[in-house]
Amino acid sequence: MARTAADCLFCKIVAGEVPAEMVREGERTVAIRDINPQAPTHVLLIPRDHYPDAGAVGRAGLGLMDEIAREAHEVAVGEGIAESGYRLVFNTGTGAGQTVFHVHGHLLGGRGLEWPPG
Ligand code: DGP
Repeated sequence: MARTAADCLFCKIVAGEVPAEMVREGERTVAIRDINPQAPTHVLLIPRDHYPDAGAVGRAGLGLMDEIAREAHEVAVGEGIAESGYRLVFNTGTGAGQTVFHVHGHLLGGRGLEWPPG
């Protein structure tokens, strides 16, 4: 698996070539605020290395999904939403709404979150 992909927006954000509001930087992940927030807290957890989707990260078997979940929780603590609850979502595939094919977890919170989601 390539560490970066040509013309990938999130690879460019990770490299600092496209600006983003950085919330937290980990060894293998970054957390940025979503440009189009769907909740008071809407942060994207992005691995530095390029994987197209959650399945690809899982298949790599490097513990990166664990790290994303840990980093997401640390962001939730920092945002003050760990107690009230938050959602960590990976849209996977166009049919599920994925538009950027560099895997990212959406951390959403700060308001009531309905289930099932739309
Ligand atoms: P998804 O649809 O699951 O692939 O989510 C992509 C998210 O990325 C979407 O919520 C909007 C966000 N996004 C798209 N372009 C940018 C950008 O240039 N900067 C930031 N911070 N977020 C972006």
